[in-house]
Amino acid sequence: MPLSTEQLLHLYRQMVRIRRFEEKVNQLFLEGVMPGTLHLYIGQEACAVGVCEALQQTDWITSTHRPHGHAIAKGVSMDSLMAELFGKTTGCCGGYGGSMHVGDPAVGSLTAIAIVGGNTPVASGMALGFKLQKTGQVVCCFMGDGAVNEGAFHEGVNMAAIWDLPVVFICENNKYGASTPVEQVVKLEKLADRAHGYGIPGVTVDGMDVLAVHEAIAPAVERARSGGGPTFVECETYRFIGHSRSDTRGYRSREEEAEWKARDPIARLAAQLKESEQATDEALTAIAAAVEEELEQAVAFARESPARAPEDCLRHVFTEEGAH
Ligand SMILES: Cc1ncc(C[n+]2csc(CCOP(=O)(O)OP(=O)(O)O)c2C)c(N)n1
Ligand SMILES: [Mg+2]
Repeated sequence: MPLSTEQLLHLYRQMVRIRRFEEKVNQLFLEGVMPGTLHLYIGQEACAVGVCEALQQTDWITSTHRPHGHAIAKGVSMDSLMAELFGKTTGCCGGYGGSMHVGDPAVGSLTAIAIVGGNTPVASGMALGFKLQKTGQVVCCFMGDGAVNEGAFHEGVNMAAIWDLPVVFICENNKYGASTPVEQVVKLEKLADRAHGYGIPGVTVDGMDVLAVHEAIAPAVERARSGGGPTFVECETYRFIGHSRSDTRGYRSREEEAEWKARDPIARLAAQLKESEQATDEALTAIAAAVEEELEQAVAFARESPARAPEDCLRHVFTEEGAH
């Protein structure tokens, strides 16, 4: 069924929220205001939003070292996310996690796992729990192209396949695992072909088109929910900026970057909305303005929140003396 205007505007708003969050965070980081390190999601917004819009609040996602977009799309509040990046007590992990471990169980966003491929068996384990308890919940497991060569990926996907677990594997193929081009480490043209080795369906979609992502994920989620087992969905996408802060992008050309930037998922949906007369420029500007307000509020909230005290550092940590 085609999405309503209201749903399309929601997809647009969600992508703008992620984009602006990331741009703001990058700025704060470069100003030296924000501690830690960052892997930004700019360019890949259609993947997180297209996937999470096909999920219910009670469904779950697992995420990676590039998790902000996934968390926002699943419903983690910008306030708690921003506070987490500032290491504040009001952060979604109480300031203990930082950028690479964000999440909030209250909205079905498992604390992100930064070990490449590490979330695949965890997602399958969660899906096994849901199946045994007959809860009807589904897990969507986000991963990068780098994950498909990890042993954990093999074990996690295979287990989900043989037991028909309610999980959808979403591989965001952004063409590089840090500086390594995917074609140097995978012989297949489509990563989705890996799925055949596990006896599950594999599909490749345009990850720069939020509607295409949503269209591919929705049936995969319903298939998983109704006991049909897992699907592997490859989203072809691109991160517009470096892998992390220190990346000077010497492994790819500016021309290649420009080609992908011309496929910006936000500009694309904006153009579609205007062409179909479902939104005016003014309406889209109003969405952007509301997002700006939310963002400013999140930064103020994070800045004003109390910092994690040094004496709390060992809390939740197991040492020789036991749990703290
Ligand atoms: C098991 C493991 N090996 C190495 C790393 C270091 N590392 C962090 S991100 C990354 C690249 C991951 O590439 P990909 O899965 O394609 O995700 P992307 O960064 O492109 O989103 C690597 C090698 C890690 N976190 N975990
Ligand atoms: Mg990658």
